[in-house]
Amino acid sequence: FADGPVVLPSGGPLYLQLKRWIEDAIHSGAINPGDALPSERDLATKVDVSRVTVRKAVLQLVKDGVLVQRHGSGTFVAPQTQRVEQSLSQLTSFTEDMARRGMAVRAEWLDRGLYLPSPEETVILGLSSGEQVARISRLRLTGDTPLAIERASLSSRILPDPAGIGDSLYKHLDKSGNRPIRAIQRIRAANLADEDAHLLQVPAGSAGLNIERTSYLASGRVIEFTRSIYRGDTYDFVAELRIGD
Ligand code: 16G
Repeated sequence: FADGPVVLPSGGPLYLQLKRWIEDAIHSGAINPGDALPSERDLATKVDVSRVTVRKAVLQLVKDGVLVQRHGSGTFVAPQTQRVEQSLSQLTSFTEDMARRGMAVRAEWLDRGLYLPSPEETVILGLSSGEQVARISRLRLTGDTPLAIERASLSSRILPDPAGIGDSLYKHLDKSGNRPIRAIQRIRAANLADEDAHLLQVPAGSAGLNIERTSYLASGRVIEFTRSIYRGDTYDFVAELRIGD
């Protein structure tokens, strides 16, 4: 923080004024991601407010994900997550995308099993009557950073053992000659619901991208229907556009 007297933005309770002042300092680059915040006492003296006010403002910013507290070492401006640029014109798998960037991936299983299909799954996957659906839901991470939640549905005939897919669904499908060759993808803006925000380690209500992918085999049959939720602060989807004929 620069030396000299501090002028808080006016209006509202004092702790919110202080909160806004800290946010402005981050946006203007006066303090950067990863920088330590002055101690509670120093900040209270500098801004001329009580330590209770500082604590309230800081707690709010921690809740918003703007600041992080590390036990024993203080409060820091939250590190900025590196954005991932993802092509929209190629049909690739999460594992392949990340491998190409040299990023280590892992998955945390949220669900995997065979279920009675929903009417939507029956229609989209073209299931015959009595056919079960294989559902695999994963939190996809690079290191400790969650990037997306993916909930995939496939016919149980294609995937009779959902627990056996290993690290990559597409690699597994490749083995049985069922790798999709085409997909339709729909992307929608969304504010993350509490549970999803919690899994993705961002504040509830943060921006997210809902992505639906329906993938097809060469025969035209739908092989996969996946609903994903990607973190809005992490992903840029990029497509090359060409002039039409
Ligand atoms: C991608 C696909 C997802 C597919 C997964 C397979 C999007 C939005 N989704 O994440 O539909 O199931 O790749 O990845 O791109 P895997 O082979 O690493 O399991």
